[in-house]
Amino acid sequence: MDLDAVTKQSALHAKPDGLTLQYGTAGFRTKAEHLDHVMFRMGLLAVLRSKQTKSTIGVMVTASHNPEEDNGVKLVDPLGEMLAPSWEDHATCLANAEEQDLPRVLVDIGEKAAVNLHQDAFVVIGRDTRPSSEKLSQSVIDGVTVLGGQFHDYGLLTTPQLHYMVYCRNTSGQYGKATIEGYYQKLSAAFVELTKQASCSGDDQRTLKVDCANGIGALKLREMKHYFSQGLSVQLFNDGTKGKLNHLCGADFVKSHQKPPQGIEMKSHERCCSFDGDADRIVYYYHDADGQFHLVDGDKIAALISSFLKEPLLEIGDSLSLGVVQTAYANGSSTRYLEEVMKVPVYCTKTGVKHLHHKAQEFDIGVYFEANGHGTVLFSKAAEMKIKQLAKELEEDKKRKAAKMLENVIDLFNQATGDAISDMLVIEAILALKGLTVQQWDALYTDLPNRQLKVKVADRQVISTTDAERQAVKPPGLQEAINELVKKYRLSRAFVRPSGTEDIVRVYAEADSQENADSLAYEVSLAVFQLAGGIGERPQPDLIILLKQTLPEAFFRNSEHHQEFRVVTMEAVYTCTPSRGRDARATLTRKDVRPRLQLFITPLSEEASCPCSGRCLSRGRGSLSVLRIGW
Ligand code: NG1
Ligand code: ZN
Repeated sequence: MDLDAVTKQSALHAKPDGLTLQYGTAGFRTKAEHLDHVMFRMGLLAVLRSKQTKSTIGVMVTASHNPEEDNGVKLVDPLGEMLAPSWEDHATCLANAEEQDLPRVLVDIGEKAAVNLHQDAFVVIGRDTRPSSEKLSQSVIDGVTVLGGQFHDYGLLTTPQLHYMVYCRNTSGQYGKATIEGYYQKLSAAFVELTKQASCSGDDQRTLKVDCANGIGALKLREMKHYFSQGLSVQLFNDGTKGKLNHLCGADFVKSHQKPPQGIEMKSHERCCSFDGDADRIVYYYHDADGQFHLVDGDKIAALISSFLKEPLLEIGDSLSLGVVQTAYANGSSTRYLEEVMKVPVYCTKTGVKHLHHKAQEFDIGVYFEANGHGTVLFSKAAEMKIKQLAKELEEDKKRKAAKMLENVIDLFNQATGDAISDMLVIEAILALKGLTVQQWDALYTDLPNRQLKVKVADRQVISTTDAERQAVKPPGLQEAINELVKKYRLSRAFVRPSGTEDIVRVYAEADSQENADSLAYEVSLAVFQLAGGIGERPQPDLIILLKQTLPEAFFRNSEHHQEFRVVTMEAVYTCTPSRGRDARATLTRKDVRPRLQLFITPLSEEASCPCSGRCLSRGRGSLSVLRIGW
């Protein structure tokens, strides 16, 4: 290693004083302006890792679903998987080393990890569409070259595409061709082959609206859609031509707000989906006839896929093991459905795909999904060989067809990591083959009402957990407090854990009704605030206002743009969205709402800015009255 050259180059990518960062659930993530030195150093680390593994290593520049101003970086290991845990520690040490210590820390890592410095190194780099990403990926390249590593810069790629490239390169092309064209061809061919057997259903069935979060997914899906257009037509929204990345759109927004993204027109029963900012997550959703929004999340994706896979597996008669891996965030109903109805074994791991991926590798066929829509299906080498052999050898037509179908499913899944594009094609193929509508899929089971909250604490590491993060062992008394609170509600469950990507503690609660889930989540947040060193404002309970809607049908028919109402309190104005035929619910979280509250509820359409200048009101004026106000 030419340490003098490293020192010289590093001065051009100097670390800001006093900044410490941690390699978290998905690498480093923070404001883009703080990341230049981290990028350079991850270039250095990728070279060492490549030398040690004698393989190509990937570096992806993205902050996934975080705001556009953020960025991040993670390393991809030889088989397209996440970086090994011992190297995460090396990454944290290297990123936090003071300028003068950098050469020593590099040498240290080299020694500890027994890196043969004479070995060649090769690194591949990809980046998302953030304005900061291009410059930051150049800093990665600077790090790679100063240590004498070779590299290939793929430029703009989705995160799972970079994982795919790494996997292809390290298996001498056996997994596929390590080009963007190779990726498109492999997935599309499998999709087209798979859907050939689907009985032709109406046009409607084969059209899908995709919210691309204004991110890289839009670019790549636009390039790819021609490859599979005979099987599926996709309509892109939030394609990055106007809006900001992840702003009011994308899978994370839809999942956490449980509402549609902005910028997409949804007619009732239309199948829609959202990618996140780097296209490694996907969630589906639709509006029913009452205009009610329904989310079909990662748990339901796992349920659909596992029930689909069971049939051909049974048909080929080989006893390949199938297991589903979830995290503590999986909805309780999904776990019950999988275990009791589908009779598939379900396992729970810590949050973060690397944990799920690892566990899924223990099965012949491991289905893993996080509730937020990140996941894939892994087939063991033995299972893949068996299926391929059966597809050739089986005499009976039905059995051979089942094996062939599984063979195409293997090719359609990105085996390296969760991939929104690949998962979308798998889901679309299953729905087509089974002749299922999105509502029928959604009806597999009913989600338990749930709520996620965030609590700010001085040091989130004071919380440590066990049992796949479902129990807090520290600080003392916290788990006991949670247990007592959980006992107060029916069908309830709650847990807390420090986030690996944000400086907060996450609270999750589930119960028999939305009110109870909200209230349990609030009470647990308060316990965290009190027992784990909360800072800033104390958690506030939500003010829930149930509104009785007496609006005539005509109102909804005539005025799509009036489906929001203002709730005016003394201190603030909120909007709520009622839905046809149902009571509306406005959840107010502003701290300044006090018990002595005055409420005025007016349709937004009374505003001068109403797009139809209030004409619709004369046609369909209605009223709202408060049913219940409660904490
Ligand atoms: P943290 O911030 O550690 O909860 C979040 C997601 C993870 C995973 C990572 C990486 C939740 C509750 N957590 O991690 O599932 O996707 O981001 O992107 O959704
Ligand atoms: Zn992502």
